[in-house]
Amino acid sequence: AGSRALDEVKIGGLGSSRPRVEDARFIRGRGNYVEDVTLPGMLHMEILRSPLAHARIKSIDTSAAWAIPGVKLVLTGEMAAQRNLAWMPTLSYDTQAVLATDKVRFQGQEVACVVAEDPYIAKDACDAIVVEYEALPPIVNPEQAVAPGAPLIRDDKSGQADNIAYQWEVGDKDGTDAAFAKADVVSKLRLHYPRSHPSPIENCGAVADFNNATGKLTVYMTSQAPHIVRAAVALIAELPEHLIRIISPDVGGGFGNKVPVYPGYVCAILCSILTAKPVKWIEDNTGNLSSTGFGRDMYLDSEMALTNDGKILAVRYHATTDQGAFFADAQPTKFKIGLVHSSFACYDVPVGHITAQGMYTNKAPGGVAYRCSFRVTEAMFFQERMIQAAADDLGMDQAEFRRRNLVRDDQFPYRTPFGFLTDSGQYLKCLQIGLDAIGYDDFLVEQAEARKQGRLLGIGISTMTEPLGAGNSREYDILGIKMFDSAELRVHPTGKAVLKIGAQTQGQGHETTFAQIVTHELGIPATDIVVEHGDTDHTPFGMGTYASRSTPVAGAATAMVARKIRAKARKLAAHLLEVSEEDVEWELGRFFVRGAESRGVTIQECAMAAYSNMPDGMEPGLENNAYYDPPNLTWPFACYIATVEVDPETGVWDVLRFVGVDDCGVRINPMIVEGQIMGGLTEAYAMSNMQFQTYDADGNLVGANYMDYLLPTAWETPGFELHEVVTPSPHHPIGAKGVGECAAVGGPAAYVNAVMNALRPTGVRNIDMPLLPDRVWHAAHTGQDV
Ligand code: MCN
Repeated sequence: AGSRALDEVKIGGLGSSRPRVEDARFIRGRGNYVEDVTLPGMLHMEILRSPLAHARIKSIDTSAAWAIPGVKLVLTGEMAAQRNLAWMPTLSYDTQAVLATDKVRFQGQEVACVVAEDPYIAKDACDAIVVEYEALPPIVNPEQAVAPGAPLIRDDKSGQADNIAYQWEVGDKDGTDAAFAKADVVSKLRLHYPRSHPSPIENCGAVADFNNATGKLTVYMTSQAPHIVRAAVALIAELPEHLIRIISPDVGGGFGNKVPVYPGYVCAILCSILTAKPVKWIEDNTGNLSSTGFGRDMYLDSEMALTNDGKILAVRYHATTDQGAFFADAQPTKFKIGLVHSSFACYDVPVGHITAQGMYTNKAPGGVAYRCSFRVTEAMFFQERMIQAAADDLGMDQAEFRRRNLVRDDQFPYRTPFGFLTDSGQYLKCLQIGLDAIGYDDFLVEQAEARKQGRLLGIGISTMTEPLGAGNSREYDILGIKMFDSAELRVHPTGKAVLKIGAQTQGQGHETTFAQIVTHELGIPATDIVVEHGDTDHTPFGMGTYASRSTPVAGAATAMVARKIRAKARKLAAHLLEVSEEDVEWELGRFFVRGAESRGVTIQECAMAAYSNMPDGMEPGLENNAYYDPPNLTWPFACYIATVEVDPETGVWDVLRFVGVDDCGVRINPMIVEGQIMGGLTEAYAMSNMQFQTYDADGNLVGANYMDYLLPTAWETPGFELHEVVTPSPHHPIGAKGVGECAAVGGPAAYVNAVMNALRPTGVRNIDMPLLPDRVWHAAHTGQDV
């Protein structure tokens, strides 16, 4: 390369912490969310939800609702059934009721909806609907689901004979049994990862606009995957796909909650078709918390086979999930529990065996998405709790135990015990940076001193990798569907560019970072590039944003399309410089003649030539698209270390320090990466400390509003000290790996391990999350697990 290349960081390329371009409109109140969409003649929809967890519907009387002035439509499941829409397919090959017809199966289930001139009339009319229920005994946990005589929840066309949604096994059972037979020590642990909810600031909502003159359906909705939704709407509602336009405007957070198509969306679309008017539906907090995709709710019985000198010989576990009433959420995986078998990917574990079962219960359906996880989040939490328990059982220092088992640098690409192939990493280096940063050895001395005074100090470590960037893996069929992504790039005559992507930002800052990838490839300043997304009529097909797949997949497509543009620009440069293409060299922002560095043309000059001075035979214009089908997932690594002090009098615990070392390969925008990590660590803190949804024995949801379901504020959130290691992904065009979920996935175990470490003198081995003060106090005073 020549010496006149532009300074990449200065023009907003890779490594530039340029401020998020999105923020300019957000902080000025100029964001545009679904709630802001107002169309002429628009009507408003409200949903009537079930107050009971399990009940037969004897009758639904809508006459009083119809009689209220301003009511335009009262929709029941019976009416939806006439359009074959009372039930809809889920991505888990199950079906879910759109509006209940036979039974209600969870509290908050959609029973009917009303369309009216304004939302208040619609709400009043919902209250006027009289539903006669015959209560049935509710099932509120997996044990009840399989107890003898348990009522069948899915006595519908699903054909279920019991309450078991799925079961499978993975791994080498015989090899694992043989390894256990040779073990010096077997460490056991039973854990529960409680049900929690992604709780984005903006709830679900849509404005569905069916134009009965043109046959075109436009749906403004808050979705993480508009292109997938368009296909789903076409298939579910049997509407022609080319006449469907999904627009996801600004999205007020998703965290996995906005991947699925929920009944409310189907209702809004159907109501718009039936009334031939635009219909707006904006969900309230209770609706969102009680009926949309939750996260976790998974139990684990684990065993680890160990040698006395601290080598892991094998792992074996049984996982049970509480799926709720429908197996509803997006799980594009061969194994229906998702990617729980990605566990132990960062440890050198020769063999393992997992059995898994999921149960139907009378609770809200979902159970997959919440930063991440397709069950990866649970897998990593369980893994790290097991690692700490194993170290304790061996009487070995937890850092040393990790050192003896983490995959070494020379083992990549590394085949995990359950069949994945990890791409790259420097796990021991990350661990060491974390230990040095927290002052591990000094802390152990301080801890020993404090214990003599009855003070409970603890240190917890979590080291994890996870499969990020859901994509088509040719080598092993983990993902059942192909998960490519795409990008389209147009460079205008003056060298300004428009990048269109099928991914959908919900706060991650794609409009900022995806421009940076183009800058890196073409040398066009990031400020000269706009990134468009979220409108299926105007962006290329994409699989959406979840599983931290945008950078690994859509980011790669962006780099690839920019390279196509550069290849054409090179031809233009040769033409302008009157040399052969082989004599043209590239440096950031400019082509020059080999051996005559001063003779060059900028990318902007090439762009102008593409529209005004192209060589004979060349098609005009400078635009292209690229589809990227990743050869593998990317495997970031993180080491999180927390120190805590537990107050034995109250059970309250405080985080003293929190150190994070993340390796997500090449960082496009270091500031945004740090923001993602801090956000994830905040959610991890919430899960470990305060946040959970539970149901009482009658199936009433506790945690259906933000008085009961707690989100941490800046006041209680600890400060985070962040460090980085960069191990590029060998198969990603710019070496980047995903990062969006790492901290939420790996963080919880660091906090919990720290509290458990503090309580070690009491003999307690486990407290299930969240570590509420009463649980901690009880454990500390009785020495018993909670
Ligand atoms: N990035 C980077 N360098 C890297 C990796 C990522 O600069 N090596 C940048 C990306 O370009 C992007 C951001 O970091 O701007 C996150 O990138 P990535 O890891 O690819 O994840 P996605 O963009 O696919 O986002 C999904 C991920 C998930 S799965 C959830 S859930 C989640 C999360 O991101 N939901 C979020 N972060 C969120 N952040 C906000 N504010 N709101 C949500 O709903």
